[in-house]
Amino acid sequence: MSTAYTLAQETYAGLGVDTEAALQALTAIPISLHCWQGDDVGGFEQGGGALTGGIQATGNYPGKARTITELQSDLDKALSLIPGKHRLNLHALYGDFGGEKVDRNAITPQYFQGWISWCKERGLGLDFNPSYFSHPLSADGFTLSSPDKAIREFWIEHGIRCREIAAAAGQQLGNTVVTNFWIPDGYKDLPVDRKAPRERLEASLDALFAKKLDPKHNLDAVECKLFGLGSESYVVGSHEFYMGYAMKNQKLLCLDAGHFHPTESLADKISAILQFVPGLLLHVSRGVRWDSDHVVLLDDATRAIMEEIIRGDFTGRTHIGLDFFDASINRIAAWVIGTRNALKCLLLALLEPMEALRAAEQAGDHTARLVLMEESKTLPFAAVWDEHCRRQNVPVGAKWLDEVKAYERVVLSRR
Ligand code: RNT
Ligand code: ZN
Repeated sequence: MSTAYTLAQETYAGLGVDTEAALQALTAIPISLHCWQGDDVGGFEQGGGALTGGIQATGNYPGKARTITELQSDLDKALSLIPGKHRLNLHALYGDFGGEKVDRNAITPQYFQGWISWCKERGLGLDFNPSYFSHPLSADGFTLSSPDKAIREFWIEHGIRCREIAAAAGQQLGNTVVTNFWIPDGYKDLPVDRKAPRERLEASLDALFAKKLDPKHNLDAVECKLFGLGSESYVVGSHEFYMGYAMKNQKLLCLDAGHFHPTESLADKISAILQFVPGLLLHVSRGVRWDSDHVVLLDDATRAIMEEIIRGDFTGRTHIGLDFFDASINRIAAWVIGTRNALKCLLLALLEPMEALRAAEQAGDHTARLVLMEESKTLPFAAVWDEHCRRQNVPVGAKWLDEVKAYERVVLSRR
């Protein structure tokens, strides 16, 4: 144990905070790493086209993963620099199709067996996402809410198959998979009819969720959005739509930090929504001026989210995933920065002097509450985080960058 840690431990203990308990709690919280940061949401479909659906990875940093083997090797590198045991969040277009053209309505667990085994070997959990974009049948901007019945049926079948793949993975891994449904459906300009697409979306969701799956293997989540590129005026799957749907059908609601008005606090929604839905999936992200999916920082917004999860004792019902795709910097570094920051925010929340804060609030002493909150910001957090990294055998401080640079020289630069 470092002297810095021992001193920090004493300082925190003086405020009634047990740093050992905080580290133990942190170790038990997995973060789901999104595969799509590794290749700019490209995927491995035969003849896969450009990224569509109003999402965009800007930049062209060299060395992006072009094959499953490359992506797995990059993920292994990233995971080796992040303390703790985590999860992989996989999109359906990342299947192992072996050069075959397998359309989205024809995917089966066999195409994902390689990924499932990869997770199993590493003791990682898996999460899954149907892919409702970058496809000819999403080209007119509508999928599950399309006015065209054939298009809706195609996408319903995709959803059904994704849930089956997820359930198979959950069973094999002995670890529940969260399957998240996000669709890009919406209009660039003002619609006349806001109602019919939402009615069709509800019917499509009901059809694809009709089969009951064992919740030990699979949990479904639905992800809302305020607007996208090309769907500025109307998004079918808005916040109100999916909040209503999740409550009515007891699904998980997915809240993405980039999917609300920039001044809205995602953190404040957590305790309200969890009163009425069984669980939440978070897409921890950072929007800059728009839903730009910048790399997650140790910033106030992310801290507030993690504080809510810890303060509300919601870790059992909140699944934490990341959702950003930055192609302007080293992609592995992007994973490591974002995941380490999400974990740092969690640890900061676990190190709050909760008892003293609650006591002050209950006594109506709002002065003491504010003083404590502000003074805790400068407690010796870094020493506790460094100790965590040391114990988990990952580099302390910015040293991990040396490993990413070495990997860039030896592996990425040769791609
Ligand atoms: C899009 C949603 C969605 C995607 C991924 C790739 O706005 O945030 O979660 O980013 O499914
Ligand atoms: Zn998202």
